[in-house]
Amino acid sequence: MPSERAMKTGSACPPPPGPGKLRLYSMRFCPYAERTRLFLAAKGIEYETVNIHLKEKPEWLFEKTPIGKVPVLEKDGKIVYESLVCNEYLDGIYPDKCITPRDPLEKARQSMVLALWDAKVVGFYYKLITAKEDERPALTKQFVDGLQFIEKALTQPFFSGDKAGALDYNLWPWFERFCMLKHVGFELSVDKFPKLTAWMERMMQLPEVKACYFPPEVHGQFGKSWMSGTPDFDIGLEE
Ligand SMILES: N[C@@H](CCC(=O)N[C@@H](CS)C(=O)NCC(=O)O)C(=O)O
Repeated sequence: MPSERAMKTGSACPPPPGPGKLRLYSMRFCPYAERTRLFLAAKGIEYETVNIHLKEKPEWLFEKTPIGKVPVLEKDGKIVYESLVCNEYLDGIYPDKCITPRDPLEKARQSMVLALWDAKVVGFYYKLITAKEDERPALTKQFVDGLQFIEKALTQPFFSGDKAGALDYNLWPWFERFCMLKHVGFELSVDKFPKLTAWMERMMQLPEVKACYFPPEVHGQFGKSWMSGTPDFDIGLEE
């Protein structure tokens, strides 16, 4: 079992996974990689993880992906990167417990909600984390307005229907991290977001979510280390 500690510049890439074995290149606190970890956990797929130090990337990362970002999947010499692409690929190569909607209209609906998420929410989330005090009110308004689109899109117990599905897993990682916005005065309130807060409670009960989850203290610790310019990718791991 390879170490979970993040691999840095100058390190040697672990030998390729054996035939039929799956490897995920990841970073423990990356929300995009968590999308893929959630899919893997929900489908019950065995895999190994190679974590990457994203401030001192190993040279070989760029042989896997010219973009140099995680998540990346590797299996039988084939490489796939980009979280949403990775997740659909997983459903393609492990068709049991298919999570991606088969119905074209439902698939389009889920992709449109993700497009709204990208256009109206996620950018403001990252801006808010580092916003100066005088920038916070305007950014918070834009962020809350964007989140109202997502609240409206939740018309069922889960975004994907009666059970959690692709859209739930692809959105969840940021909701897990909303605790990082407490210092700017944002909390997802039941008054403003009754459906999203109830959905969060339902999500927190799922074994796949529990398996991928880090508590607010750990996200906070990672966030602090990230802001200081020397992120600690190995919080809680043994030397
Ligand atoms: N669009 C990509 C985004 C992935 C991404 O931004 N990953 C971050 C970590 S959370 C990363 O690898 N950053 C390294 C960098 O920007 O150099 C996806 O969906 O997989």
